[in-house]
Amino acid sequence: MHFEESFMNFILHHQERHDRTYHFLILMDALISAAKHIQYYYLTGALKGNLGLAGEVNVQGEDVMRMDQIAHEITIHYLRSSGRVIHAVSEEAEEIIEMDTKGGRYFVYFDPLDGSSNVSHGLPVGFLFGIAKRNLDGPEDGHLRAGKEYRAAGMFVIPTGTFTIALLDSGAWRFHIDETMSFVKPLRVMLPENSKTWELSFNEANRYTFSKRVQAWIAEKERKYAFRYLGALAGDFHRILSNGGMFLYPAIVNHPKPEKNRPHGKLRLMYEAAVVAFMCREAGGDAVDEIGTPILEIQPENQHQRTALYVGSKPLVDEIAQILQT
Ligand code: AHM
Ligand code: MG
Repeated sequence: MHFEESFMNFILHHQERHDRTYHFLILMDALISAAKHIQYYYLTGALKGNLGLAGEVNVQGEDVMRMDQIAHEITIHYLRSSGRVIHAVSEEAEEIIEMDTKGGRYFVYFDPLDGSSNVSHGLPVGFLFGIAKRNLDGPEDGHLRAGKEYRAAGMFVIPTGTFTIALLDSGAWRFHIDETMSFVKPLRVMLPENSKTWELSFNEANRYTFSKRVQAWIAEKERKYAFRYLGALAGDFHRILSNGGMFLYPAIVNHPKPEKNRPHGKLRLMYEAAVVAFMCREAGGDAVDEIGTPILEIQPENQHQRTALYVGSKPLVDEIAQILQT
């Protein structure tokens, strides 16, 4: 018989090797439990009629809750019971969520179900999270942390069953869900240097709304790289981590209806862009915003602030950063 190493075994050894406390393990256990719960709910959701829109009724005659709200509540439950979280920030809650303000050690930023346009089709969505640590020695500190202060960041692709996590200075690692619902088989993820497999991932319907220089850059690349777009950041970024290339969600500045412009982009800094930027850095890549500032350097002023995002293989990110900075 053949057995694969589980994520829990991997992370226990990681903590032991680095002489770390058990607190992070308890937090990880909470996140894994939440992901499995969401995974199960999502997998069975289509049959039970739970992937519909709020306001609909499922096969049991109950009102359907929005799937992203369910995922939010599941995650809050597990994070709160871990007793290790001081404050959480969720895409699904306007305010910060206070948890264990005395004993909590970590800030957790998460989007429990990203890629909502895929939900009613049962297609892949993501559960993204970033973790920063409370300043244990100094005065009480705030939750608005730049990505460079994250200790770990990760994403589950649901219901595909893959989990990728990056640990500060220890690389990005991918796991697959097995028949016992354990995430197993650690695989170090590094962006490939050979550009043969590189891809560009962006919403092509928006192409002519990007700035002229971004449009020109895309036009220059289009014969060289395949375009791929699922519409859920975790799935799209998963491909980029394996194949290399770049995921981009640029600022929308040339929309024919100016009120539809999004000069700050669409994605959220703290629980979308910084999460993938952190993972990308640990996999040898990089990420910048619309003016070429590294995503991990941006100091958030608001937990829900948006940013444009260019994330992927370093040579491509360096190239676009140079264009954006001028
Ligand atoms: P959501 O948080 O409303 O689900 O939106 C975030 C998603 C990302 O996962 C994805 O990369 C992008 O928004 C897709 O947006 P669009 O439909 O404009 O291409
Ligand atoms: Mg989202």
